[in-house]
Amino acid sequence: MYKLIYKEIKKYDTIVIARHIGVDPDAMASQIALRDAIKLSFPGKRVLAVGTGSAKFKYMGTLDKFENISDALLIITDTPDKKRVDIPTFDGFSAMIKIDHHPFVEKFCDIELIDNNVCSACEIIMNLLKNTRLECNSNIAKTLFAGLVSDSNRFLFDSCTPKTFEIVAYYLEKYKFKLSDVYETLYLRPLKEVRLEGYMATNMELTKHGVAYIKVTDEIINKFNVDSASSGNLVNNFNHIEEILVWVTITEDVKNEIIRISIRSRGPVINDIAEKFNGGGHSTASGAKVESFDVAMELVDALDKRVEEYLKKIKKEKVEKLEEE
Ligand SMILES: [Mn+2]
Repeated sequence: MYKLIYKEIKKYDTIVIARHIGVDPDAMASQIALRDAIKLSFPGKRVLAVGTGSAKFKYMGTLDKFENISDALLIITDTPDKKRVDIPTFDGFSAMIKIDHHPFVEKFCDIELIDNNVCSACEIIMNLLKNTRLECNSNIAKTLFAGLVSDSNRFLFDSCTPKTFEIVAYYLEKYKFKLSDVYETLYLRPLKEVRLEGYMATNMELTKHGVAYIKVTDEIINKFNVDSASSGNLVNNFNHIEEILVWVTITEDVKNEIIRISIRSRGPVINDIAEKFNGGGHSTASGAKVESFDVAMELVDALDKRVEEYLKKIKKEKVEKLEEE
């Protein structure tokens, strides 16, 4: 599969690399690193990394403007479904390749390299570069590592396998980037965001079975002088809280006239519920988009039911185990 992708890359003079809407570090890092690796390997090619950017991830590099595409190759990273690709049009592309680590949603590309047993899209790109003649350098390696660290929440998830550590060790050894350089940029944050996190922790509400949710209204966003993506980006910071199994940030995005939801779980599967609310994602990390806070609360209710079932199942399994002993 790696060789097949390399052959396609070699074939096209114009290559566009896109990823999902609501950019995150793994999505951005995978597209920028792949663009830079292709440019390094084939200086004559026109390679564009496109999509809506975020000032927060500027340290990874700059994105390109989408324009005048014909007979081009489109590579989409970190995105399982067509509707979540951050691109104005699919016209002008002669071939499409998907490189992703999300659970399968739909086939919409000619070549699809999907591995949902890896922690990040960047991990797949690392393997792609290592197993083909695509070139890499210290800067590209650093970007890929940043995406991997971010998506695995610093190697916290079970999706980090011995293979993850092997490929990271290989890149560290070969490209000798400094870890503190990565963390300094990845985890540096403004005080206003820390204050917002404090607000969220203080005002979080709990359902009967342990779903925590926090509504962040436009008024709050303005009060803390942050953007509407900030609260969702903080969702991982509420992991490992004893009383909470599933937690949700519900944020008003006035500009796009939508309520943006981020969901995380310490056990119960949540992505099928997110899918019912115009979203999706991983089994324990998903997002959704709804039209009102009322609909958001329907989602919270569905999650509460899911946690109730989950707790019942765990209890039953415990009893069965005791009876066996
Ligand atoms: Mn990802």
